[in-house]
Amino acid sequence: MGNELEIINGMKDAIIAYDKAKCLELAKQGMSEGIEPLKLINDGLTPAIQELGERFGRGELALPYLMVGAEGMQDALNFILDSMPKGEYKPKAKMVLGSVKGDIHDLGISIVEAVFQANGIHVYNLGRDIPKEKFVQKAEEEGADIIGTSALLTGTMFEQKVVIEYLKKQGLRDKYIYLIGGGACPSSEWCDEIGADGWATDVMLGLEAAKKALAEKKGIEL
Ligand code: B12
Repeated sequence: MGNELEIINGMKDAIIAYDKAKCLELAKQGMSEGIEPLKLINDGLTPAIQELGERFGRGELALPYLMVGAEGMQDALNFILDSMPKGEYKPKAKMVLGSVKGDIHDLGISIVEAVFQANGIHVYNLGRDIPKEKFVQKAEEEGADIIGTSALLTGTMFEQKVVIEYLKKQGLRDKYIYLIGGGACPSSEWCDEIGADGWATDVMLGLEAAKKALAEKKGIEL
């Protein structure tokens, strides 16, 4: 198997067949053949986990199977992200990122971390299930420009509002750009309602939102 499409489709099929080893092997092959890392992630891994998520949502798939699929994605993702060339330039901005309190989905934020870093934004990835105080404390400690929160559950989405309200209460709202993301929930309506500076359900849209806000609010051009 050698061509790009076969490798990408093979990765997708492997996740859907819960074949973690096969997916990782194909990710390694894809990287060694010079396929663009984001292509492997966006066209191979993400649609596969979305497919499993839809089956889970329709009640056709039990949670343990979804977890095996997610582990397969995580293994391949870690390999791809670790093998991505690291930028040689100095970052022009800093961001604190994490999944909100109560939310343990963290595949998306790993991708955001890697892509933002490759584009000149240093990311402090706090991980998952992060309380409001921790986002703000880290941002203050590191002198961050952006705070980014991720939520994938209808039940945790509200925490994105809790974080921005906490910033306001601390008198820090204007100090930071506040971005929200995560596949299942955020929208422009939610972004407007809570007063965030940008939203994204895809990493490249997120990067555009970050660039725009950095230029407008901080005078930083990436
Ligand atoms: C994988 C997965 C899991 C894995 C998570 C593994 C992990 N380490 O992350 C496991 C199996 C553990 C899991 C658990 C659960 N899950 Co789940 N899960 C998913 C699934 C299939 C994919 C999520 C994902 O990783 N997508 C791929 C990544 C790359 O996409 P992403 O997160 O959206 O990130 C991208 C963008 O949104 C953006 N982005 C993300 N964050 C941010 C932040 C910023 C600032 C910016 C700018 C951009 C940005 O960039 C990323 C890259 O492009 C979704 C279905 C779906 N289609 O989303 C369900 C889904 C989110 N899960 C769901 C549920 C219900 C659960 C559970 C409650 C199940 C249960 N009964 O226990 C638990 C939740 C526990 C908890 N407290 O969080 C539901 C949520 C329904 C709802 N609306 O509330 C979904 C929608 C499935 C469904 N159809 O029912 N899940």
